[in-house]
Amino acid sequence: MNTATKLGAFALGLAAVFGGAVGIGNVTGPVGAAAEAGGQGNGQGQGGGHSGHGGSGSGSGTAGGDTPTPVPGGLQVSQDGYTFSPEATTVKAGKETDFRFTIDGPDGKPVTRYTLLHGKKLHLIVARRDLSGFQHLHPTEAGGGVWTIPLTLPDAGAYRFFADVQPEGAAKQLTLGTDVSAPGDFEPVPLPEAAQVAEVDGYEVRLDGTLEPGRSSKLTLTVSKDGAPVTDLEPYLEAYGHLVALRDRDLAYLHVHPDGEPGDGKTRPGPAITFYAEVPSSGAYRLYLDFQHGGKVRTAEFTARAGTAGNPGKTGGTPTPAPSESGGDGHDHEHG
Ligand SMILES: [Cu+2]
Repeated sequence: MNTATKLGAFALGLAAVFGGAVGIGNVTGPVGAAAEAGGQGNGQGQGGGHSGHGGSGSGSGTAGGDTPTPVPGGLQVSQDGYTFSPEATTVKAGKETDFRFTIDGPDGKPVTRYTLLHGKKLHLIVARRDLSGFQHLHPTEAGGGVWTIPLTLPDAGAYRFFADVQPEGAAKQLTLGTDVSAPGDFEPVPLPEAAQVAEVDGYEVRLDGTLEPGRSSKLTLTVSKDGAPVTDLEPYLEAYGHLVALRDRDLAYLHVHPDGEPGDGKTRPGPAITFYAEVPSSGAYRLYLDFQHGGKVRTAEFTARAGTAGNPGKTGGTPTPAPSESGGDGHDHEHG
């Protein structure tokens, strides 16, 4: 499968999940249009498909009046006949565990054939429900549709596990979510204040752009180290960066792809990585940027707020993140 097709498949999932105007690179037209119609099952786009990067908001989930707003990804353990089935939903905190699971298909059997998304059949995202403890993992296949990954949940608490997949035969990419508990006392971590700068492992990442509910929002993340721009980011999963956004409080899931890809002749390996994201509502989101440099993948984390009206966030009404030196508490993680 060529890269464009893979991107297309990914865009398809995004569009289906968030209802449209998520412009991704050059992926527009028939793929995007079909994707937008995925939820309706009529195979054709409504409202003209993707608007590219202009952020015009066309293709929004509310277009057409009686079009139901799509349910964001990650909120369902079972969708379109596919179910995220962990062998155990309890994991001992602080101890490495062999976490095993299947994605069960409409026939009740574990899925064994998948369409690749960014070069992987399955992406496993883990976050504690207070949005701390983010991990992006790539389980391996143990045969018979069983996935396995050595996993450590460092602290007790309630976790959400997301499986990002496109089973072969499924109409679109799915993000299935399941709860997993690590028993014990835990202290909820308050959501850090919105911040434009995050620091991780000696790197500083700056976030520019504003999330606007229901619209394609351009986000630029700029990576520097020791005050100097990083211009030799390394491709990771066919991109210079991967961004996951989780909505505060219900952990609705948005996985966004950057504008452009390594080797396309125009996308530079830093310092800036551009994304287009559409968030489904006002409120607070936690953004997790994975990037690779010096052979190691790191995650920079940000809190960002979308919109103002009805903002459920505790500080409310701050459409533009305020600069802060304290908001970044990114961490390292290993990739399988
Ligand atoms: Cu992944």
